[in-house]
Amino acid sequence: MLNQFSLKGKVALITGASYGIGMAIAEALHGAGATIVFNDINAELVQKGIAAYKEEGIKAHGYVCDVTNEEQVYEMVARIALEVGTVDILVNNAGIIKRIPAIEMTAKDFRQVIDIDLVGPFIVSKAVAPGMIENGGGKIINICSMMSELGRETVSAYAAAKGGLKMLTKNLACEWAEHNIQVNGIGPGYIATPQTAPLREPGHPFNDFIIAKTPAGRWGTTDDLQGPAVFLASAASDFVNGHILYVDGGILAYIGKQPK
Ligand code: NAP
Ligand code: GCO
Repeated sequence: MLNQFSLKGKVALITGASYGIGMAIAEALHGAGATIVFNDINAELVQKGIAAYKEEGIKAHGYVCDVTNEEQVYEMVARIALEVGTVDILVNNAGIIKRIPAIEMTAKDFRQVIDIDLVGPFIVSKAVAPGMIENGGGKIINICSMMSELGRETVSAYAAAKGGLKMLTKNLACEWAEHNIQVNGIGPGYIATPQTAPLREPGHPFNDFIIAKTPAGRWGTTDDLQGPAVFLASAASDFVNGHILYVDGGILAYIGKQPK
């Protein structure tokens, strides 16, 4: 049974994985046997990432690539095929958030979030798909969000992007299933990473709010995402397609605590 979760001989590309959720998922896929490839938007971060992976005993292959730049993405995928091997597993992790009230948010800010969080995964998925098809199949995991299902103040662009990413996941799953490519998503709850650091500052009201909204009563850690990622990257999920696996400590199942 455990062999179903083996990624031995597979090449995994995790975007935006110099740190944070992406790095944690990369470590998990390495632990299951995959060769790790990652990109980040600047050379300094890529070098820092390579060093960080090395400290974990992982020989990761790092590339400088902006996921919104089609030319850079196709060049990166071609280089990976030559230098490492055809991408078998893609984790579309790279993403940003802008917390600005909608009425104050410029169209430029809105477009930037959509570009990175939604168009980027489309571009990278399109770039790796031909290699997966030629290889007889592959796995694509899109990192969605609570905001793929819920809204809240100040994150209109992010919610629109992550809601779109949920539907892009379902659509590509339908288009590419005949090629034995399974496209699924992971929807993390509120996870302690640099992206949410502003919300976790001591005394920040959001910190207590999230604890109250999460039945598990805690912020998630990047470790909480590792098992689900290995599952969706492995043969154990070969008949799972178009599914968003929420790893949220129960947030989406919860109506909320009765006021005392
Ligand atoms: P993070 O700490 O901000 O890391 C995001 C990574 O993406 C960084 O390495 C960043 O590089 C990279 N990136 C940004 N724009 C890029 C671009 N255009 N091309 C390539 N790389 C780019 O975020 P995180 O908390 O680890 O989140 C990772 C993913 O999980 C994101 O998609 C996020 O939306 C999602 N998520 C996070 C949470 C959470 O609670 N943390 C929950 C649900 C979903 P730079 O440092 O150079 O910008
Ligand atoms: C926010 C947070 C969230 C998390 C995550 C939740 O400001 O609400 O940043 O959006 O990043 O996406 O799943």
